[in-house]
Amino acid sequence: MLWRCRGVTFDFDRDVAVMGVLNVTPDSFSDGGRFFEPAAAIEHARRMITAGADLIDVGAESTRPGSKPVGAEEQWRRLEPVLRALEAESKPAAASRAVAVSVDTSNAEVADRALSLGAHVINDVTALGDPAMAECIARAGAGVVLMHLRGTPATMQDDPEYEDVAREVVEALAVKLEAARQAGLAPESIALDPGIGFGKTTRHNLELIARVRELCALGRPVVVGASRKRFIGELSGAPPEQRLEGGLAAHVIAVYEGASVVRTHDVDATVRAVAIARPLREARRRE
Ligand code: HH2
Repeated sequence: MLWRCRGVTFDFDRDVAVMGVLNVTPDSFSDGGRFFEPAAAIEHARRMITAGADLIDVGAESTRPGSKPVGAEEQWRRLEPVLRALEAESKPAAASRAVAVSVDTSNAEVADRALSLGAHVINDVTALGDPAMAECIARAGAGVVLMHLRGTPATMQDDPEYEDVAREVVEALAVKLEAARQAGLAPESIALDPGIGFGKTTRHNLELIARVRELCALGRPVVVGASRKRFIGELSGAPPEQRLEGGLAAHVIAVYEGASVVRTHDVDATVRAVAIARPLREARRRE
C-alpha cells in the first residue's frame, strides 16, 4: 500500500514509518517548552532524523486535554523558522534518505503557508474540520492524516462513552475518508488515525490498539500515536518521562496488528523496536 505525500512516497507493503514529534509549544503535555526556541527545535529534529525518523511532525499548538486553541498568526510565528530549516534538512542529500515534513495543524491558513514552504503532510487532528483544509492539501498534492477526535481538546475527556469504540471509530473515519475523497483529495494521499487519548478512556485506547486491524480494513495506512500518553501512566504509574517502555509496548502491538506509522517522542528506541515488530508481523503472514 502506497502513501503519496508530495515528493515522498511510502511503501507500506515493505516498510513501517516512524514519525518523530517536534512540539514547538510552551505547553505540550510531555515536552512543553523544551523545543520552543527555534534553535533547540531544529537541533532536536536533526537528532530524530539521524536516529531514523521517516517523518518529522511539527506542531505549534498543544492538543492535550483541556488545551486552548492557538491562533493562525501565533502558530505560524512558531512554525516558520523551524520549517525553513527543515526544508533543507529533509532533502535526501542532507538526510541520506527522504524524510517527510509533517505539520500538526487543523487550521487551513497555517497548513497553506506550511505547504508553500514545502511541507509534505498535514496532520489534522480534526480530520478536515476546517472547510478550507481539503482544497489546500489537494492543490499541493500533499499527504494528510485524518484523525478521530470526539469533541474538542477542551472537552474531549469529559466522560467519553462508546458502545463499541473500535467499531464506532472505524465508522466515523470511513465517513471522513469518503468526505475527503469527495472534497478532491487523492485516496493515495490519505492516512487514518484512531486518535489515541482524544476523547477516550484507558480501556478505549487499549481496545483501539488491540483492534487496529479493523481500521486497516478501510484500505488506507493507519497511524498510531501512543507515545507517553496518559493511559500509559494510568496503567504503569509512570510520569511522562518514564513512559518509554509503555509506549514501545503499545506501538509494537499496533505494528504487529497492522499499523503503518507510529508517532513518537522517542525515535531511537522506537526505530529499534519497530525493526523487530515489523518482521514479526511478516513472519505471521507467511504462516
Ligand atoms: N497526538 C498528539 C498530537 N497530535 N496527531 C496524530 N495524528 N495522532 C496522535 O495520536 C496525536 C497527534 C498529542 O501528543 P503531543 O503532540 O505530544 O502533545 P500535545 O498535543 O500536548 O502537543
